[in-house]
Amino acid sequence: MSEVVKLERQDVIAIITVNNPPVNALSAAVRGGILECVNSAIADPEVKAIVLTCAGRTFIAGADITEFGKPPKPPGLNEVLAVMENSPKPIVAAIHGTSLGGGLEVALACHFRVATKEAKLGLPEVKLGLLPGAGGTQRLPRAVGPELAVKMIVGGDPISAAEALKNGLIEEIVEGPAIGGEAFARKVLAEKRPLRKLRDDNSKLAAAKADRSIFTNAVAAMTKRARGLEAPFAAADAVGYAIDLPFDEGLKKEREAFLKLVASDQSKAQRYAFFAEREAAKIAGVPEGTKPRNVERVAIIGAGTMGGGIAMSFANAGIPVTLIETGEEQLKRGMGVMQKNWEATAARGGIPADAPAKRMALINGVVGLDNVKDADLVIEAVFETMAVKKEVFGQLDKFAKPGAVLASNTSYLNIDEIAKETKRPQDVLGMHFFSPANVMKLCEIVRAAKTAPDALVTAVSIARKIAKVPAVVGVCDGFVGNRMLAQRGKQAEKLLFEGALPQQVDAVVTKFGMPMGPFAMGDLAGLDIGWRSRKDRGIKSEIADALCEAGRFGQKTGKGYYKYEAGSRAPLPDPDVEKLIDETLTRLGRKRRAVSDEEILERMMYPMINEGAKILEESIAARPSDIDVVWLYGYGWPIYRGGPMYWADQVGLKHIADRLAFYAKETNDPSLEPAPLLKRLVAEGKGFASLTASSSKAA
Ligand code: 3H9
Repeated sequence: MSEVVKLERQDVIAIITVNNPPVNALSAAVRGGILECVNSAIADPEVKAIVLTCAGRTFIAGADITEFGKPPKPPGLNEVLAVMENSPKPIVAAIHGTSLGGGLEVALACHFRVATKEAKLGLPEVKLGLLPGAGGTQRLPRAVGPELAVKMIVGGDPISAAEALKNGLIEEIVEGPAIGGEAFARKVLAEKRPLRKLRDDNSKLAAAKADRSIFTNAVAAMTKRARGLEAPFAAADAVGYAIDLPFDEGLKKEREAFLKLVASDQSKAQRYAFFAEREAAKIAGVPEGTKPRNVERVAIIGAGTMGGGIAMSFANAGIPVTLIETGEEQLKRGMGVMQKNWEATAARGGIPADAPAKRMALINGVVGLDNVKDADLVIEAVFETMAVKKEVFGQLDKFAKPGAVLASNTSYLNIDEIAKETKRPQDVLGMHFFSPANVMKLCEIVRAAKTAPDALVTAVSIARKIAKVPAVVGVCDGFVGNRMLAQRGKQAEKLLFEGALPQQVDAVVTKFGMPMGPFAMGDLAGLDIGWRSRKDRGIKSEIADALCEAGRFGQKTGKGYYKYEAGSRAPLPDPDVEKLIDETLTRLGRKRRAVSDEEILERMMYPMINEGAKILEESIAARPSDIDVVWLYGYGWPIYRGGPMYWADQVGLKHIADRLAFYAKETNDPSLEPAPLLKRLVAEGKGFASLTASSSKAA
């Protein structure tokens, strides 16, 4: 018998258990094991019903993603599922944990499904640039109707066991998977229930066959945010096949579409991103087996935009927070903003109606830093100047309990310097959240010179607990993300001096797949912030300064690099800005030239990659994939391009180095000279992926 799938018998019930940790992925051995066990249960005259269940923390969580892109190994999943569905003896899938992708497809080929209360069921293939490739697009619409099927398949988010029960995806909610599955199988036998083969059940397709708008409206809603992605559209088409074609034909077309997507550049990039995200949680240079410290109480200092957003993230994950301000007034304002935010989400149906009150109850707003005394983790989110941060950390050293992790949410300041204000630098690190902190998934965990390994592990583990994606970075100005962004900003500004317009630059960047270009982003953040800081440092930026002098601070004044209609955030090109740029250039004795979109793209992206190479050389990031994670989850880098370092490998490092050298000369900018690491990789004919073996996990 197979090592990863075993067959036992409880009198007339055969129990097949998959045991392939950590997530019972459907490797070739699991597929082969299930097939063998199902066949022998069918052949055993004593067996009257079969239960398929899993050991460990979850039911099958999908196909084994590491097998994609490699030569296929028999048996194929569709072959296994056909044998299961055609079994003359009832098969019950007994689900716990996450039944995802190929895992749910296995369950759909069973005649009955039961699940534990906390189980989640879904077809998330689209998030890997794929569609379900083993009948999911054909069987799920038959189980729950095309509308919910589109939501699950094109959106990719799982549903709860309760929703699954309501929509006919499972028959019952059970206490434990194996016991519950067995009891349900006995009920099927006692009641002589007919076998339900989803392939033959078209009843739930009838409504969408009669009124196609049921399907097309669901597709329109789910593909609204799918700009640039291929998989959601292919997945929607495949659900359409279930409505229009006989089962076997639909299955064949689904398979063709799946194979096409597996081989696509987009899916390769998305699979890379999946593993990059998980790799980032493994901290380089920390002794194996380092355990996180126990975190039960969290305190956040500052109830402003960042502090409030961070507090919301903890409360969203059900973790109580002490939110500390310097005065009642500020506290009241901060608490009010959080309440409004949650209420707006509830009004949109994003969270249950009673969630705002429940989440607010988890936040204990107080005045005075001495309130940190019980906290195991303190996150400081006060005003972004060194003097203020130092003052706060000096106080924390007095009030925080021994062993508490002390984190700063600074976006660029030197954590080593901040740590010096305490007598416990081993407990100090950075936790850099991105705005809006309750939405953005990235958290840069900044490791300072003296940060203890277990403090670092604590920060990474708590970040994952509140559904953030952590990436460990070292101390430098702007850490990984903002340091690279600064290079892009510098070039964006130079492009205006050479003849490009804000809307041209932004259009190239958004066409590439970023959510926003640098100038629209500047307008959103407020141009006055940079203006003030330039004035403090005695630096000039002629065009940006001229805009601010004209009172154009960005969205908040209705005018910046763009103009905005009242109440709208949509940037509209403004002839006055073009005039202002022309006047500035004339005053400086410069002439505008035509700048091509190709040049804009190269000058927006390649200097960032060059900076990424420097970041790797300086060990500010341990792996190129960590840099990619920063950009994917902190800046909206399009997932189908994998991240800047991954993308650079696809473009070719030689081309990038050549173009950088060209622009360095052409624009008289030595900062654009290719970084030594980039040059070395080019000379060796290698890519960034060669720096980490794990980057090639998703081949
Ligand atoms: C599919 O099914 C296609 C079919 O339609 C068609 C087939 C013909 N494969 O996330 P974690 C590893 S596509 C291989 O940290 P959690 C993961 O890399 C698939 N490995 O745990 C990590 O390894 P390591 C559709 C996998 O508790 C370890 O398991 N399914 C797979 O936070 C733990 O993972 C999906 O897309 C896999 N499928 O979350 C589900 N899954 O320790 C993908 C995980 O070495 N998986 N690993 O870093 C998930 O969403 C989460 O892993 C899950 C657990 C929610 C299950």
